[in-house]
Parts: sequence; structure tokens; C-alpha cells
Amino acid sequence: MKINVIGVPLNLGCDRKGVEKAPNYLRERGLMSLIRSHGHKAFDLGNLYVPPVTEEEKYLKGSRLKYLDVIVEVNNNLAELVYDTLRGGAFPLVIGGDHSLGLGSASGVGKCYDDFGIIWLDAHGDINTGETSPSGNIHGMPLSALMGLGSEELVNVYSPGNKVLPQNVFLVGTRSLDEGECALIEEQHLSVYTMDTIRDKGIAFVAEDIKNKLRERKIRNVHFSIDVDSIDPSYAPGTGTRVPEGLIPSEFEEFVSHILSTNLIKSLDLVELNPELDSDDKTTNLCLSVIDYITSRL
Ligand code: 4U7
Ligand code: MN
Ligand code: MN
Ligand code: MN
Repeated sequence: MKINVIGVPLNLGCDRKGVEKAPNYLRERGLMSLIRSHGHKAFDLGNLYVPPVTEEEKYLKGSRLKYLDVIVEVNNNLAELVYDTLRGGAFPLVIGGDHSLGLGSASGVGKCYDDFGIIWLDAHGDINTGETSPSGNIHGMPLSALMGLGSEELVNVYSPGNKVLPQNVFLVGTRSLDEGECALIEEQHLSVYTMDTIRDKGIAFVAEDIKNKLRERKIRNVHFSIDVDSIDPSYAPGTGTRVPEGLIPSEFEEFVSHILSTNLIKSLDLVELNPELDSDDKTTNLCLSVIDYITSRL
């Protein structure tokens, strides 16, 4: 398979330094040769340009959303690159950076396939809006914007309006939701597989359930967005928003293996690795093994 690796050294969405270093950090530790070892033709498209911004530019136009303009700009560029990649018959492997990039990445997928699904593997919902967000950090908002909810500037990234139907969105590994996010889940009847559900029914059940729903809805294309904080912090400490009681690596692999076996996954994000918060490169090595595992199954 042709795989295009796209680095997005963005930290403005989490408002914390360190995550922007992840794409190069992974490259220096053999990212490309790892992918190629599985017989793929892999291209390193480099890192997207993130314009420098000052603290003073954090809240423009009295917005509650931090660094809105720059995040919109980077996401537009990312969407175009992902779209071009898919049109060229390649698989976009997007390496973050913070999870605000999920907006651009999935927007590019949305332009290519008008009905597609999103699997969002994350400790968090990332469905806040400017109104519900306790932090103003845009990495907690990309998925709501993709469904057409929240700030107009985010909703209209790359193409006007919503990109994905709420019924085709699947949240997995969820264990930290804000009040407004819970309300939105109810309103939009989102499919949410919390850690409680996973502990109760098992990860294989969850994967099967998603596969069945995708089949019922005749969804042929899926974007897979992986936030490394979905994995338990004892295995993945190198991330900015740790939440205890996460997936253990074997559950993570089981889920990924089920989902990839559908052949529906057309693009992937791996986000929120922060090498500066890591201990002994534990999380970096885990990310490399995740990429190894995934690309061995593509
Ligand atoms: B991530 C949070 F309040 N919900 O909105 C928020 F808990 O991409 C965290 O999943 C968001 O890491 C985490 O700021 C975003 C907070
Ligand atoms: Mn996230
Ligand atoms: Mn998260
Ligand atoms: Mn995070």
C-alpha cells in the first residue's frame, strides 16, 4: 500500500508545549523504516507549517476559543493534503500534534467520501463547543465541529457545514466527559462505548457492535482517530490529558485488529504524544509499536 505520512506539529489546540515535537521525535526513532518494513511504499510528506503566534494572540475577536485563526488555517491545509492523498490512492497517516488536527484530517476524508464514519478512540469525547468547553482548548472540540456543531469558523473548515452524520460517529474508550458533552451525546444519540462498557462487555464485543452498525448503515469508508490518552496512563504517561483506568495495550491491539479487518479504514490520526511528559520514552515506544502493529495489518 502507498502510505503518506503527514506530520502536524500543532500544540495550540492543547495550549501546552511538547506535543509539537512528536512527529520528528518518531521519525528520528525509525518511523519511516518501520512502515516500510511491512512492504509499504511510504512517503514522508514532512510537517505542515504552523505559523508562530504569541500569547497575546490567544483570544482574538473576544473568542473563548484559543488560537482559533491559526488552528483553522492549519486544519484547512491538512484537509487538502489528506484529500489529495486519498485521491492519489494513498493512505494518509497523520501524526500529531494535538487532537485539534482531527478536524482537518476528517474534513479531507469527508470531501473524498460523502458518506463516511469516524471511530474516535479517546479517553475524552472531544465534542465540546465554545460554549460548553471548560478550557477553551480546541483539541476538546474537533468532533463536534465535524458534526456541524459549535463555532462557525470550525464547522466551516475546508468545506461549509457538517462533514459527518452523528449516527456514523463512534466514541470508544471514553471516560472523561464534560457536562455539555454528556448533553450533546443524548441530543445527538451518539454511539459511545465507555470504559465501563468495555470492562463490562469486553473490547471484542464493542468492536463487533461497531462493525455491525457500519454494515447496517452501509458505511464503506471510515476515518480512525487515535488519541494516545485512550491507553492507560501507566503504559502511556507521555500525554497532556491523562485519565486513569484506560485501555491496556492488549485490548487496544485487539480493538485495532478487529477494526482493521473490515478493510473500511481509509485514514488514520495518531495524536497527543508529548515526548516531554514521557518517562524513558515509554509512550514514544508504544506509539511506534502501535504504528508497527497497524501498518502490518494495512
Ligand atoms: B483530547 C477537556 F475539560 N474535555 O475540553 C477540554 F477535560 O484531544 C479535555 O482528547 C479535552 O486530549 C481533551 O478541555 C482533548 C477537559
Ligand atoms: Mn482527543
Ligand atoms: Mn483525549
Ligand atoms: Mn489530550
